This record gives sequence, C-alpha cells and structure tokens, in this order.
Amino acid sequence: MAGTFMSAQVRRIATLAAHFRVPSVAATGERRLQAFATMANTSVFENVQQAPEDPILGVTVAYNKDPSPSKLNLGVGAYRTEEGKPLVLDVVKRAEQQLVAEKSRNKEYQAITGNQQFNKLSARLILGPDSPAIAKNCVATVQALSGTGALRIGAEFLAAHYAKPQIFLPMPTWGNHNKIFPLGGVSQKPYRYYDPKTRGLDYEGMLEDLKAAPDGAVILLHACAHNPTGVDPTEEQWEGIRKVIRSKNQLPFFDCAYQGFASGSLDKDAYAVRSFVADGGECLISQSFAKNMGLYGERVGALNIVCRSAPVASRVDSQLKLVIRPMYSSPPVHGAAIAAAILEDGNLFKNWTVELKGMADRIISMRHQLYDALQERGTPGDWDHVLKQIGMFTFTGLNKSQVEFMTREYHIYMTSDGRISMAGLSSRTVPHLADAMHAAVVGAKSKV
Ligand code: PGU
Repeated sequence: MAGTFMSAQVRRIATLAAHFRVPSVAATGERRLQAFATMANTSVFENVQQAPEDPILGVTVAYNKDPSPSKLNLGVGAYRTEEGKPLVLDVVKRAEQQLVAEKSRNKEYQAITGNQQFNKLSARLILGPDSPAIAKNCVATVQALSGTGALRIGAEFLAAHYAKPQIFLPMPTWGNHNKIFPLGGVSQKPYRYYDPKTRGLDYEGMLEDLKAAPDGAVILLHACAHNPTGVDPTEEQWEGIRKVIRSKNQLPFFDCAYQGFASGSLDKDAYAVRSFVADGGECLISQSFAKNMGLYGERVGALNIVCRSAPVASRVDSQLKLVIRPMYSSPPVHGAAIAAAILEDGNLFKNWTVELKGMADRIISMRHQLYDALQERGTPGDWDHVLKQIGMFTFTGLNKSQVEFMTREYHIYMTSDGRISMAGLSSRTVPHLADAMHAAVVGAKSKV
C-alpha cells in the first residue's frame, strides 16, 4: 500500500514537472545553485522556462495582437451576437438588478461548498425535477469554479478516495481534460470516439475500448455537444454505452458544459446523464453555467456526485470540503447568486430558456449559412458535417497547415485541430470564412 502511494506520488511529481516544463530535478538543483552563486545580478527565477500559450485561450492572445480590421476569432467557445459582440443575457441583467436591490445581501464568506440554494437547483437542472436520486438525498453537490473547477475537484476526490483512479478520455477531447486529470492525481488513457473517415462517432471502436478498459475504470463522457467534434451518440447508442459501462462497474464522469446549447432544450440535452442516473448506478457530473447563462468570467459551476445512498452522499460531501478548503477555501458569491436567482424564479427561468434557445438557433443558422456559402463557392469535399454536428463547434477537418494558412492570409483565428466556434460567426463574417476555407482547401498560395 505504502509502495503504491509512493509510486503515485512519484508519478504526480513527474506530471507536474512535465506540465510546468521543469527540465529535470537534478538539472534544476544544479542551476539553482548557480543562480544563488550569482544572486547579485541574476534573478532567482532565472531557470524558469518560457511556457507555450494555451492551445485554446492562446488563440485569443494571438488574435488580440493582430491589427487587421478583418480579423475574426473563432478559437474560444464563447457566444457572440450578430454584431460580433459578447452577450450578457437579459435575465442575467435582471437577476443582478434584483440582487443589488436586496438590502440584506452581503459579501461574507460562503460555506466551503458554496451557495446551498444554487447547489440544489443546479442538481435539479441536470437530474430533473422528479429525480429520485435527489429525493432520496443521494446526491452530493458543491459549487465550483465553473466546469474546470468542478472537474478538478472531482479529480482530486477520485485520487484520494477511489480505488481505481484511472480515467478514460474520448479521442479527441477538450484539451484541458488531459491536464486536469493527471495534475489532479488521476492517470489517463484514451478511448476511441471520433472517426475522421465518416466524421461521425466510431461507435464500435468506442464500445470495444470500453469493454477492454479495466472493471471499475472512470469513463469521461461529454454529456452533450461533444467538444471539439460536435458528434454525440444517438439515444440508442447511449443505451449501448450505458450497458457496457454498467456491466463492467465502471464509473461515469459526465462533463456537462453545454446543457441547452446542443438542442436548445435543457431537458433534451440532459438525456444521457438522466439515463445513467435512472438505472440507480453512481456517477459524477460537472456542470458549467459559462455558456448556457453566458456567465463565463463569473466562474459558475457545480460538481455532483450521485451515490447509492444518503449516508454515502453525506460522507462524500464532507470529504469534498477537505478537497476544497486548502485549494481556495470557499467559492465566490456573485455568479452563483445570479444563477440561483434565475433557476428559482419561474419567470426568469422561462425567459432564460427563450434566450438560450435563441443562442442555439443562431448557431444552427450559422451552420446553414456556412454550408450554403461553401456550396456556392464549389469548395471541394463533403461539407454535410457542418450541418450535422451539434453545439458550439464545427470540427471542420481542416489540417494544421490549412489553419495556419487561414490565419496568415485571412486573419481567421481557430484552434490548430481545425475546430471553429460557430458561436463566433455572423451573417456578415460567413463569406470571409467561406472564402478562407475555400482557398485553404484548393491549396491557394498567398493572397498577396
Ligand atoms: N468542459 C468542456 C467540454 C468545455 O468545452 C469547457 C470550456 C469546459 C469544460 C470548461 O469551461 P468553464 O469555463 O470552466 O466552465 N471550453 C471552451 C472555453 C475555453 C476553454 O478552453 O476553457 C472551449 O473553447 O473549448
């Protein structure tokens, strides 16, 4: 046992060193000594390596530096209006006005697990108003620093309390998953998910890999609107996936960052999660309100751990506090209060669903406009996937050098895997994107 703990610690140190680009323990020690020797004129941080920009958020950094008036940022998954502007939802503004008007509000610390009303309503949003798991108090829910924070708390909890802290991630997946889990102490392995040939789900491959994964392994599933591919299983396929996972006593960990953004319906987008909870088995669910409430920078999210019984859920809740307290003590007040106000007020909730549907519909209309623009230009290739894929992103199939070409020649910014955020497009910018994609596909040289 002690040996296993030691090797887990050694693995974690190696992961940290690789992540922060620390060359090697010995080399660092040597250089540190040298640094101290010449302390008078050298920084004690002389050995710090230049880190590369983040593959997703770094796209915005590059975009911000570009002086071109025609530049277009389709990198980060953030909703923009037809005018290309960030959107603060009307219900969010109204909820904020209500909060400001409430004289009794203060800025005291919250409990370690956050806003209890928010937690209750957040669990209800994903699990459904009639969820027996909630009715029986089998769900431990904690407020988290958006989806990323929820995933990280989940990872740290699994590393400390789950016998098999190894997670299987879909290939490809959101780039941060590969960092969050190993750094949180959970080792990772891939499972097949996307088939580039069909630009669809590799269902057989996925089932084969899940069957081959160890009993009890943790399986990360995107609840809806898979990022980056926009490819989701059908309801029948979810049923097949559920059966395999349950037959092997594996532990599903749902990442739910786009509830309402896939179909425009909060309930429809919760289908997969609810089907797994309905079978009485256990699972983890991270939730983000970044996209569906447009609360990106407010960092509003939750981690739910669905357990078999109320006493287990209560003990899990107590341990989640021990994960959170030394990390950031307690979560921020404002964003969760906004989300709670929207979730608890019938009127605001209804208006939210209308605004959410409006965002989802605008994205779908961008899909049609881009598809039509590519058809008009006679761009070689099959572009049906632009219409078929779900959620914020289109996984275009463009390769790295085509992406580089589009950035260099057309000032269009996107992730190097060819993912574009449809939410960043507008009727005005579709022709520019279609021109760039066309030129990239036909192998145009420089525009100038
Ligand atoms: N999970 C998935 C699948 C996501 O796509 C994202 C955000 C998150 C979790 C975390 O979002 P929070 O903001 O922490 O709630 N992905 C976006 C946003 C940029 C980023 O990489 O964080 C994206 O563009 O992929």
